[in-house]
Amino acid sequence: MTFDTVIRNGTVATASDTFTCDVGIEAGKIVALGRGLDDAREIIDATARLVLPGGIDSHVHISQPSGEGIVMADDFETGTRSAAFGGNTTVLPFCLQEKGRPLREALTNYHALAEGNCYTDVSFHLIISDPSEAVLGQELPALVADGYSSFKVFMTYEGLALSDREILEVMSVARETGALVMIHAENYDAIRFLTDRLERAGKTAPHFHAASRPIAVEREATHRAISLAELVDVPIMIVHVSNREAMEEIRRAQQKGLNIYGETCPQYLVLTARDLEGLNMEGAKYVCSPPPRDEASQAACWEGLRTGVFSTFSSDHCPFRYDDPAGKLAPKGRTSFRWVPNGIPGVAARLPILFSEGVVKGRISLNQFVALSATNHARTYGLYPRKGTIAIGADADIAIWDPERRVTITHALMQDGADYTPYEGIEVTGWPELTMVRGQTVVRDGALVGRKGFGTHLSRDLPNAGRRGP
Ligand code: DUC
Ligand code: ZN
Ligand code: ZN
Repeated sequence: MTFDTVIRNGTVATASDTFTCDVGIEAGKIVALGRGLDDAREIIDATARLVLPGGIDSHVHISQPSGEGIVMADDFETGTRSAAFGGNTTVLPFCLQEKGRPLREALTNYHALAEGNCYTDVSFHLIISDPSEAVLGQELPALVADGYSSFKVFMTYEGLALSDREILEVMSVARETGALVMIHAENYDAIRFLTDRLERAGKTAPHFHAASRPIAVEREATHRAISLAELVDVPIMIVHVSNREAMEEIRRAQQKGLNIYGETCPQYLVLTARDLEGLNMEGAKYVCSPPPRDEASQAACWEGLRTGVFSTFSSDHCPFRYDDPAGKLAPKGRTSFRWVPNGIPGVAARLPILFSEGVVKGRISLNQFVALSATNHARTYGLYPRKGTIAIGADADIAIWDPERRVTITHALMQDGADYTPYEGIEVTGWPELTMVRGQTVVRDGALVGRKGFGTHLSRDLPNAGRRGP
C-alpha cells in the first residue's frame, strides 16, 4: 500500500504504551502501525524522536468578550497558530453567552470568528451566564444533542456568577443530557468583601489580586460545587485548581466514589504569587484567577497530577497584551487590581513545561504526560478515540518531539497575539518539532507550513464521564 505519509523509526507513546514503530497515514487517518513501512509520498524520519498524540488543550479562551475597552489578544488565527507551535492539534475554547441573549446567537457569532481561520481543530464549550427557562428547557438540551457537550459556569465575577440555585439547575440539565459541567470555583462574596477592604486600605497594586482571593476562597467554592454535584448526582470538572486544599476536596470526593474531575494548569506549577510583585504594573502580567500561590501549592498540584486527582492539564490560555490600554495596562487597572483583565497566555508553553518539569525531572511518566496532555482531554470531552491517541482509525493528529532539545522560553517562540509570556526565561528540555493535524503538517522546525482554515470545528460525543483515564 502507498501511504500519503509515513513517520519512520520514532518512539511512539500513548497513554498506556511506549514502542518503536512506523506510522502510516492515509487521508488524514492513521491506517498502519508497523515496522518497515516505506512506500509513501512523504517520509518523515523520526529517529531519536518521540511520536506523540497531538496535544489537546481543553481550556483556552480566544476572542472572548472581556469587558468594556478590553480586547483579548488572540483571535482564532493567532490562538490556534500558537497552539500548533506548542505541539497541539485541537483546542477547546469557550463560547460566552451574553446575558439575556440566546446561546445559539453566541454560537453563530463564534463560529463566524473561527470559520476559515484555524490552524488546529477546535471545539467549543459553552459558558452559561444566564440560565433562563428557555436556555435550560430548550436550548441546552438541543445544543448537547448537536455536539456541544460541555458547559462552564462561574461562581464568581460580576455578570457571570451564578447562584447556587442556578448552578443546580444547570447541573440538572447536564444530568439529563449527559453533558459535563465545568466549574470556576471561587467564592464571589468573599472576593468582593476582601477586595473592598483592600481598596479601602489603599492596597490596589496588582499583587493585592492574590490577597483578594486566598486559598480559602477557592477551597470553600470547590467544596460547595462538589456538594451541589453530589445532590444532583452529576459529574463535574473543577477547572484551574491551584492548591492543596482544593485538590484534597476533589480527592476526598473521588475517594467517596463521586465523579468529580480536576484540572490544573502550568501557572500553578511554575509561578507563585511573588511573580505579581513586579515594579509598577509589571505584576499585572501574572494576574489570573485563581492566582498562582506558593511552592507548597506547586508541590500539591504535582501530587494531583501524579496521582490522578487531576486528569487534565490545560493552559487556561486567556491572553491580554501587556503594554496596551486594551489589555493589562487598561487605565482603570492602574487604579486597582480589581480592574486588571484576568488571565494569562500559555497555550504554546503548556506542553514544554509539563514535559520538562514532569517527564524529564521524573515527576510523571511519558505515558502520564500523554494522558494529561491529550488522551484524557479527548475522553473527558467526547472526542475519543477519534482524537487523543495513536491508533489505527484515529485522526493523524501527531506531535513529533525532540526530547533532548534545550530551549529557553521567550515570547517570540509562543507565536501568539500577546506581547509577553509569563514563562519568559524558563529553561526547558524537550520541544515539539513538528505538529500534524489530520495528516497535514502545520508547524515544522519552527516554521508555520500549515494552511489557515484547515482546522475545523468538531462536534463532540457525550463526555466519557464514567471513566477516569488510564
Ligand atoms: N477563568 C478562566 O477560566 N480563565 C481566565 C480567567 C478566569 O477567571
Ligand atoms: Zn475560570
Ligand atoms: Zn479559563
